[in-house]
Amino acid sequence: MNIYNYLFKFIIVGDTNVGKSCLLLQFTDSRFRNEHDATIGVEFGSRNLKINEKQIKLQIWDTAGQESFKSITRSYYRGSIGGILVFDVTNRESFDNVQKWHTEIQGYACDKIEMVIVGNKIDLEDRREVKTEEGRKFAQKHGFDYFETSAKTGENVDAVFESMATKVLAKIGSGDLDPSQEIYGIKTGSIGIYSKPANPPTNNQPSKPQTITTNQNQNQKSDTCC
Ligand SMILES: Nc1nc2c(ncn2[C@@H]2O[C@H](COP(=O)(O)OP(=O)(O)OP(=O)(O)O)[C@@H](O)[C@H]2O)c(=O)[nH]1
Ligand SMILES: [Mg+2]
Repeated sequence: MNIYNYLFKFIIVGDTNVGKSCLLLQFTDSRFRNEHDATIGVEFGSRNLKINEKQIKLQIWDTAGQESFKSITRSYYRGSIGGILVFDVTNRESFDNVQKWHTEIQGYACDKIEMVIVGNKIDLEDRREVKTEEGRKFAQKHGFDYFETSAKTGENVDAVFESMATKVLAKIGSGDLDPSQEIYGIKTGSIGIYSKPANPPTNNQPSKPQTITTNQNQNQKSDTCC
């Protein structure tokens, strides 16, 4: 059912093991998983939010950080309006590689994509290798917001998704983004177009992430190509 004002498609990228799937799980399901169950290709989760009186459905694609899945994950960049670039604050190499992920997105995504940099695993402060200031400087240099999160405790996780959704919504409001252009990773729902539904969805209701098979990847690719 498309009972929302807008649907936004976001994508999460970053090195393997930085906590991308855990961030999604915490956001959609308020849960944490201790094991590194490496993502195969792309997984998917969604959650409804209410922002500035608008019902927003976030459809989030969680990509595999492993190099071998690059060709699959790239096909998801194009239809996304939000890119979440994640590194692990206890792993300097994953921070050094954020530049590489940024270049990837720039090369394959639509030019309207909003991006945010996320330093994850801040609950492991004693093992920190990347200072907050370094992350902030990198983000500032590119004009992005910077967040530090813990997918384990849930600290700041909602703020990442909410802030990006707020920015996208503001761009629609100012006319910078045309919501009728599905190629940008935005869809207009039935609210505001047709009559108001009798039973609107409960706010912030999570739905569990699911794994997407290769066939579904192909469908997604043709759906969202720009
Ligand atoms: N302490 C702590 N551990 C975390 C946090 N986030 C993730 N982890 C752990 O880090 C490991 C990797 O997490 P995943 O979410 O599977 O990593 P990923 O980035 O999705 O990895 P790929 O799917 O291989 O790209 C797991 O053992 C998690 O339990 C965090 O905020 N704090
Ligand atoms: Mg994963």
